[in-house]
Amino acid sequence: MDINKIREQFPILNRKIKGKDMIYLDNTATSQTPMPVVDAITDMYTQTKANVHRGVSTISQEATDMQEATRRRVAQWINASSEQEIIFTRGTTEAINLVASSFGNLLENGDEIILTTMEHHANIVPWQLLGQRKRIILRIVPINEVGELNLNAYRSLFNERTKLVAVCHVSNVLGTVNPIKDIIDFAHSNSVPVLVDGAQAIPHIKVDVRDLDADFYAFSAHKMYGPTGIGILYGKKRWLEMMPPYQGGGEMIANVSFDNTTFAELPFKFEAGTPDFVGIAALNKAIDFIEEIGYDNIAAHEHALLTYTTERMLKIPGMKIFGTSENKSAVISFLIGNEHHYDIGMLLDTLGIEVRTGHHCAQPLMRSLGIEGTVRASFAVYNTFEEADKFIAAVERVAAMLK
Ligand code: 7TS
Repeated sequence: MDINKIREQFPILNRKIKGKDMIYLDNTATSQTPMPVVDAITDMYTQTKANVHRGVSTISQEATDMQEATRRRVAQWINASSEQEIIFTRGTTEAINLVASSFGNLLENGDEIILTTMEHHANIVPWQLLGQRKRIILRIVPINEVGELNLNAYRSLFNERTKLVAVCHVSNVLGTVNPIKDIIDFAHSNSVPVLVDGAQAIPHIKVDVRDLDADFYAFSAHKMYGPTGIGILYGKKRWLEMMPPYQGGGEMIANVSFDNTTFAELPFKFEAGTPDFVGIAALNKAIDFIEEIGYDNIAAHEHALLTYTTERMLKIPGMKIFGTSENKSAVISFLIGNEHHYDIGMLLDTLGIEVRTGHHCAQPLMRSLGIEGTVRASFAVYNTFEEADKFIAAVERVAAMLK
């Protein structure tokens, strides 16, 4: 794997922050976008912009073909049984809201949903909103001291009212890679379906939805080198067919009259209005980017960066890293002594290091850790050991400054 060749595809990596070389370590929030994806967006805006699924014009048919080529590609890539199981949304957040709203319609007062302590707000609040419409009880799986789910507790939460498990594949704060297949197997042995929030898994781990036997799998394009504003909801056809539409409008209907409206076939039943067809077309190039490098190479490189950086950081006095599971993706959440995460992040920024600080949209997790926030550095395939060295030196400097 030639990192320099990879980096050449990302002009943004050459920019400066406050006069210093930028070191971008906020890949968990969003990854950067390689030129083939940017070029695909420009090409479509300059050559093929026409609304999709709108009749016989050549340009509309071309645009439609480009959008639908990505749908087929995604289906193949995650090994869905059919492209009808791939729904385009605005992001992971909208994908989960879709399930909460639509699958939620099938639930009854008193039904229970199992979540975990390490969920992003995107996989908490939609279920709470559903709980305002119906009396839904949320059961929460706790974590242990290294930031892994307590699977005994998980198994003990099931009862005859359990109707869904909604769990992240990888934690955006702790980096923990959850044993998602075991989690799904156990839920299925209780006839309970599982929604997997795959936002932090898909950039790093090969996902095979049929091997996992996930009922729903949600992710965002912008975290996997793709464009912003696009998410994917994979859903098993048998659930999607049972579920009512999420939003109403154009494209999702078969026939409309003021007396009676019938709905389109899957996946269009869940895609009201004009989608971001430009971004969807360009998403194909992000999958090319990942496949050309290969998940094995991505994972090996990121894991080496994680191990290298973690070992050195732990030598810094007062360093505390949150999330130390053996099976961990390249996310390092940390604090130094009693310093505020915000101060550490501000000082790192003056050195060109772009990290995220705060609660990372996981306030219940922060509460369980007894903290308000962390500083979080997260790696992507284009990050280098030289950048890791500069980051570590910067953290050492900031630690010394704050002493
Ligand atoms: N689920 C997880 C596990 C996430 O990490 C995120 C975003 C989302 C859902 C929501 O994704 P969206 O694309 O719909 O916004 N996580 C982060 C983060 O860690 N920092 O900024 C966004």
